[in-house]
Amino acid sequence: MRLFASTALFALSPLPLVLGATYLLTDNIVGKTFYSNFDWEAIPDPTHGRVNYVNSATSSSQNLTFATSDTFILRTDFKTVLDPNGPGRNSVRIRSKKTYTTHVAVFNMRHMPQGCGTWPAVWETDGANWPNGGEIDILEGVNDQAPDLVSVHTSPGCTMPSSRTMTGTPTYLDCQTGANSNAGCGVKLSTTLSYGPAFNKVGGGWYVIERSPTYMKVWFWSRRDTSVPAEVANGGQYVNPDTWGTPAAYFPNTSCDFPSHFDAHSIIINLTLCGDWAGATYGQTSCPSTCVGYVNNNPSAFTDAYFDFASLRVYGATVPLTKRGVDVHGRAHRREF
Ligand SMILES: *[C@@H]1O[C@H](CO)[C@@H](O)[C@H](O)[C@H]1NC(C)=O
Ligand SMILES: *[C@@H]1O[C@H](CO)[C@@H](O)[C@H](O)[C@H]1NC(C)=O
Ligand SMILES: CC(=O)N[C@H]1CO[C@H](CO)[C@@H](O)[C@@H]1O
Repeated sequence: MRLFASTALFALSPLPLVLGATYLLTDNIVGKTFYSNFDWEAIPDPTHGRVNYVNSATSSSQNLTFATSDTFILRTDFKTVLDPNGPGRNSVRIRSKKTYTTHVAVFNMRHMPQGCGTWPAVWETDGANWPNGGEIDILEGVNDQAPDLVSVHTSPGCTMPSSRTMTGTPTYLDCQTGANSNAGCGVKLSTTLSYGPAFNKVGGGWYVIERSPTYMKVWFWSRRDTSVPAEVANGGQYVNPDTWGTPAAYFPNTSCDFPSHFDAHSIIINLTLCGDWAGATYGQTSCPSTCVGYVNNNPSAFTDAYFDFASLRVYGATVPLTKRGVDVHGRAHRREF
């Protein structure tokens, strides 16, 4: 119903004067509408985590996903001691039904999964054409280790400049999955509030991605950051990232042809345990035991391994526009395309 409401509002309201890269709200995903906007993927974890991804019916009945009118929770099981020879801990991976190219997505999160062994991710990809269709990791990390790492992965022939206008710090510059053990061309955010227990302690914050035909940008504002734009904090009908200042991470197309490295992407939210990254680096943390042993034997350690989404708002991509930036109703409202 919310989608119809916003479409009607768009058709009836006088258009504000919006210049620059202004995007229009197309998907207002709040509370229970996560169920109709995402598919549950009960697949084997491609990253070899100690999880068992369950379907929508199971995740609801086991309360691994839970929604009210303004909340969507996604978590791993925190009640079961696992048989070491049996399946992993029940968890959830969801993929948006829609795919997006040029768009802005605003993730308003109150909490992210925390705990030894956790590996949460909010990202975008075309899984069927991986890695050639590209992957953009917006929020990702392991074992409670801040800050967030934003990273881009794709096929060979895509690199990022070392000097860029962003507040984060580049890790690698080559985005191809074949380089640097598939670490991607990453950017570490400048604040530890961007990840794990520190993020959760202040009530989370906002992650935003803008993908345009010529660049990708990610912003992060912590819950108490007074510089968060009102249109981000309040979930406005329009957003104009050009007014938001320097992004946390910036990926320009300077030496990367975007159309041949990035397809239309779904949004994916997943929560795995151990596996290729969290498991491989577990020994370098102060976490107890082995990663898999800890996951098997300590269900209560995963009480806080959950996402709490206040909303996910997607802007722009699916509005039909002509090349002159005029929509189907004849109103000029953005310069993209
Ligand atoms: C399900 O999870 C929600 C959110 O964590 C919680 O408020 C609720 O009490 C849980 N319900 C049951 C039956 O455990
Ligand atoms: C980057 O985008 C611009 C504008 O579309 C285009 O002219 C340029 O060729 C692109 N650069 C690369 C390396 O693809
Ligand atoms: C099982 C699963 O979906 N794992 C994915 C979780 O998210 C990261 C993105 O950062 C992927 O690389 C994993 O494949």
